[in-house]
Amino acid sequence: MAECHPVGFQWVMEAKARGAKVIHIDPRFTRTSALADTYVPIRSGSDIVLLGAVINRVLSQGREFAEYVRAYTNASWIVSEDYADTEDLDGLFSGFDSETRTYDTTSWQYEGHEGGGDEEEETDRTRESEEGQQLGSAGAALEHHEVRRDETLEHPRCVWQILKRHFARYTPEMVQEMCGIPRDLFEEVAEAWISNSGRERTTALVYSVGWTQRGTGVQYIRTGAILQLLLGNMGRPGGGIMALRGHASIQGSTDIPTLYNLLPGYLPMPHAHKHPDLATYIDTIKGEGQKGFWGNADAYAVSLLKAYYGDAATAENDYCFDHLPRIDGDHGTYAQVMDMIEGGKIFGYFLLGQNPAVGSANGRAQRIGLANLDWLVVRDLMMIESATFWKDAPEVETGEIVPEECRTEVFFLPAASHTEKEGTFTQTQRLLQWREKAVDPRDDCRSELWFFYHLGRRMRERLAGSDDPRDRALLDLTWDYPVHGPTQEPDAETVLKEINGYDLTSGELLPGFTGMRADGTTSGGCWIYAGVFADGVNQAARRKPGREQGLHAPEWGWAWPMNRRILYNRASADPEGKPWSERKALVWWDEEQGRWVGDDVPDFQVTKPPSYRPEPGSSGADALAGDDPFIMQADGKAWLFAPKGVLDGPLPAHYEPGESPFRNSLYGQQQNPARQMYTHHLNEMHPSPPEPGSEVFPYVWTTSRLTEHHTAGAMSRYLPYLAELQPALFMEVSPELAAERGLRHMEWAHVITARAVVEARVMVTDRLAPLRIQDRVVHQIWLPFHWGPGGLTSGDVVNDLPHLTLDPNVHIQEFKAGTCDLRPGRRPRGRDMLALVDEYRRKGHVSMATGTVAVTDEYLHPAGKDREEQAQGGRTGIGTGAAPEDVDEFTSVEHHWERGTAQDQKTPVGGDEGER
Ligand SMILES: Nc1nc2c(c(=O)[nH]1)N[C@H]1C(S)=C(S)[C@@H](COP(=O)(O)OP(=O)(O)OC[C@H]3O[C@@H](n4cnc5c(=O)[nH]c(N)nc54)[C@H](O)[C@@H]3O)O[C@H]1N2
Ligand SMILES: Nc1nc2c(c(=O)[nH]1)N[C@H]1C(S)=C(S)[C@@H](COP(=O)(O)OP(=O)(O)OC[C@H]3O[C@@H](n4cnc5c(=O)[nH]c(N)nc54)[C@H](O)[C@@H]3O)O[C@H]1N2
Ligand SMILES: [Mo]
Repeated sequence: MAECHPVGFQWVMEAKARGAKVIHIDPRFTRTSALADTYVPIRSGSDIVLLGAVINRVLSQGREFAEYVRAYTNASWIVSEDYADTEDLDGLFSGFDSETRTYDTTSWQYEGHEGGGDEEEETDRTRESEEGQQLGSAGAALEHHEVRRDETLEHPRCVWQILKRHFARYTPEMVQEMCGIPRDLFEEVAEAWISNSGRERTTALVYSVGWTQRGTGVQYIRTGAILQLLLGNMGRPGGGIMALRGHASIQGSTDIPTLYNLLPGYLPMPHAHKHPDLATYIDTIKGEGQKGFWGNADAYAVSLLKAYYGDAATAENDYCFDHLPRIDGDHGTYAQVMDMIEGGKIFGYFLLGQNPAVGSANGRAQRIGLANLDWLVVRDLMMIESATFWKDAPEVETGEIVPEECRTEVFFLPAASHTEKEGTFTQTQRLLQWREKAVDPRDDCRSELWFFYHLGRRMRERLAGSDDPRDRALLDLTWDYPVHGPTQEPDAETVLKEINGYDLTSGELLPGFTGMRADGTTSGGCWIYAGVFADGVNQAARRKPGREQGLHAPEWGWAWPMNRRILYNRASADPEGKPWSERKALVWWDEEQGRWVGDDVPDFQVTKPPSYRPEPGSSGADALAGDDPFIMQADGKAWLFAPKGVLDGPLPAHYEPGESPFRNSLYGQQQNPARQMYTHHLNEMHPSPPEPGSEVFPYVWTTSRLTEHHTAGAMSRYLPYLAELQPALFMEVSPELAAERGLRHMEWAHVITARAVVEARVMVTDRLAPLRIQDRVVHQIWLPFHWGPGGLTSGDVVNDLPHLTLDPNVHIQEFKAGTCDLRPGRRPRGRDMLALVDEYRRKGHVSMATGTVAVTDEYLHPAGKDREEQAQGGRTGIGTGAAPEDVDEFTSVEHHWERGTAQDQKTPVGGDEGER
């Protein structure tokens, strides 16, 4: 946090000065560790074991915040008798199908709800539900909210008992064995966390991409959420889970998403086959008979359509629902890259504010994908590697991309930076802050708003008068923003007002989302942002200093929804509506006034008393009882056990990363069976035990950031000050590893994977301590990923090392742990580099099937499926073009050396399987 979120870290330091204890858990000793009370080194990729052991301690010692857990979580709910846990199935949950590599979630449902599971036979490629990202701020839909419960928590199939059994094997001994954390350090962490929670105290959990960027990332956060719920740390001041975000306004870009499967406000993107019309679409979100504020999804969706299509959207035409794009599977960024490599699907591409040639996993696949396009539009502050790959990519040196022949036509458009345009940033805590333009953009630099407005305007002008029905989607758009100045910049506040939404009968701005209607009389571009322009005031632009207002500074900026600073804050009071403690009071029920009052905007229907019980048969917000604080959940409760919404298990389980030198000690199952993979010769993976050959890649690599550089580097490598502060790509290794491999401080070494070789200067440091795992020492190698060919300081692209193995819920890549070998000296270049990669592939018996085993048991069983058969299961097939019989061939890729192949449009670069 000190390195990547230094501005926020000042508050941690303030808390520390007032007596708070700061614990930093990280494989590498950083500036955060230096300022923490306790530093806990951990093997990258093992946090679920650590957290699981803290959970086990809470459960087995009865240390939970019992009243909170009973009242506000699903602890007492009874799960289907068809459910089988990882305890019963050696690391799998019931319902796994190794043909499709997916779970049928029927058996995870509550008793009596079995029909609500997702039985569809979907592969990880065709997966249609995308539940993981939909309803992002909430739970997935349930069939109905009447569930059998056992208030005594003794029923063997109640969530509480399942939880106890599930976590019983997560012990301090296991933490020592798998995380490399000694027992006394574990005790210290667990005790600090548990004893600082309860009625009088709360603990905050802060995580960032050290947790998320892996094939089981969502389950890491689930584990943290379970612990925070058991300890009563949600919806209360000083508690919560803080996801430290990345780019400025990355929160904003999920709220008003740049993600393919979401519409604004976490409404799902309609599906081509499942959502033939608006009514069906809304029904799948609302779920008949379920509780909570998704019950008003029709108002949110219709208001969005009214904001998009204005007068053209009418009840008769389903409010132009058919104009919206549809999805029919995984169209995530990595799927797209594989499609580009394969050719024939994606011909043109817009790249705005992203540098995948450096920043995305498997850099070689990224660049070869870009080199297969017909055209590419890049809008950026700098001439980034994703625009110059055709002349300076490492593949030029290897002959895989030939500049004279690369077919991609690149259009580079200079972008205005954040200081050169106005608008809002939304940060981690959902706070929108308006910023003014400081200077005009220079020359041809333009804002995104300018670009899209004028692009849309010109396209609409071209299409004007068209009677082709497919053009209606463009022609029906509301596209009438006032522009100003010599460059005709659209007015950003007008856009914010459109997002806020209007009462279309009066023309007034909406005061909040509860004002939205499903009958076409209101509009609003993002329901959770409704109220940001309440009373005609740009609420996000408020800047009343904190010292002039209360603790939560409600008049600084504006937080969604409704300026609430703490979500689910009804949980800060007990079931009767009284604060759990005076010290931790936030909102409470005022009997005299007949309303919820306090220091924050209540996240609850303000006049609904704690004693309220819904009429039988009610649904939506009306069905919420007075003690249902989790108002976006389909049952009003927080989910310790998640019957829906998570694709790889209702509870978290530890699996080894896609590549690991270790066998999973927790279960027979080695890896997340539902992890998403792309089988392609550019994306071959290393063997992990029990597959043979892992000793060829004995070390663990991990990547992260430097304070002095920013992400893919365009914003820092070109700045003389920052380039001077961190002048070269380097790798950190321990003195022990340096001795083992003959490396010298400040000299060169290179890291080798089955994908690529990357060289860097060596930094020998104690910050990366060797850890004892399963009674042997593991060395971790740390690299920052900020370098590429361009800039004042240039270096190899570290992201050429990672493979594409993704979390099935959110399609995020494994950046934080993989295996490798390490050699002293500079790397070979050009063709010799590829020869070295091939040599390692042969030594490690790497084929396209390696590392793709779904069910370890089936692989180990003499009569079970072998690796190649398993590799076929749910195979993405993307980009392989390979017949199944090719898959078991050990791979020594015949790369293209001859000029001339690259420009042959039928033979995409790097995709010529016929030669293999
Ligand atoms: N100066 C600067 N600031 C930035 C950025 C930048 O590039 N430069 N990038 C921004 C962006 S886009 C983002 S997303 C954020 C990211 O913010 P952070 O997540 O803080 O960034 P990282 O440095 O990638 O990773 C954080 C830490 O996770 C540790 N880690 C790796 N594996 C594990 C593990 O298995 N368990 C645990 N407990 N820790 C592990 C790493 O050693 C590292 O110290 O930072 C933002 N802020
Ligand atoms: N190995 C490894 N790889 C990682 C990570 C890791 O931890 N390890 N972290 C990952 C994470 S969390 C992230 S977020 C990604 C980031 O990866 P990218 O998003 O690909 O990298 P950036 O360099 O942040 O790219 C942002 C670009 O936007 C440009 N830009 C800035 N402002 C504007 C603007 O207003 N308009 C336009 N059009 N352009 C603008 C910048 O110049 C920059 O080139 O990297 C990921 N890659
Ligand atoms: Mo990020």
